[in-house]
Amino acid sequence: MISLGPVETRLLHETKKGPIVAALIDPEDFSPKQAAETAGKAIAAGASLILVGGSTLANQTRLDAVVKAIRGHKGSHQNHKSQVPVVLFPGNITGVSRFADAILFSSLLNSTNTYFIVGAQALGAVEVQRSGIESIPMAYLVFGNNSATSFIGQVNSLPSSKPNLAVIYALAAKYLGMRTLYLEAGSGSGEPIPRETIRAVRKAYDGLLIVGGGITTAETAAKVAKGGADILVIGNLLQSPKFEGTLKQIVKILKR
Ligand code: 1GP
Repeated sequence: MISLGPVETRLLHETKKGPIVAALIDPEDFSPKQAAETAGKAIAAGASLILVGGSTLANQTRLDAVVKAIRGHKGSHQNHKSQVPVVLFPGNITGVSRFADAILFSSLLNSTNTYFIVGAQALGAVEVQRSGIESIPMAYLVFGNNSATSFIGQVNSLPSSKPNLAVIYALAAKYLGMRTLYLEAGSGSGEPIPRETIRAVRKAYDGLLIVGGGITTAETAAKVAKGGADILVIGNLLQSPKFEGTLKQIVKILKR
């Protein structure tokens, strides 16, 4: 029998009430100190989850330092049930840290390279087991071909204007037993995943639906939420000075 871990249980519980915001920290873009401060501000603005990872992360020591700094920061402390979980969003085998609460154990289903579908997962699995952290199985689907993740992941990119193609992958994820699905437009994308595509996927897939890439305003967030996303990932915005105001607006619009 499958028993869900505390982070996944918490996310399912929270998203039942409505969509939530995940703040994504790429250790390539933030020092541990900056990461901790930024995560603290994001949590204060209403983020329900901190994701840590990136497609070009090569230094696991840096990842450990960033995760530890975030966890040590006020607002996201270990062993406190009410605190915001810190979850790994790995792009490769370097994305595992024993200091995190959980890992999105992902398969990039529309990669052309089996390394990103199952090879890196096999190589990283022992480290996940050793770390003892909770593993949340996730299908990762990348749209468009203008992002670091599509380039590094050698993706056969999904056209965002063809919802039926996203749907067949979503169904494959469902029948493979992946309890979480992430629709990725690419960090900094000028074209977030369209509402119609999210809606079509939502109809076919009843697991936790994560959507990210190019969400920088409350208006965009509202469209993504209307499509049926459970978790909206906000990355790039966190690098703007005074991002908290916009993040608060995003959180507010999702609560309506
Ligand atoms: C990237 O989907 C995430 O993996 C977040 O995208 O950086 O554009 O917010 P942004």
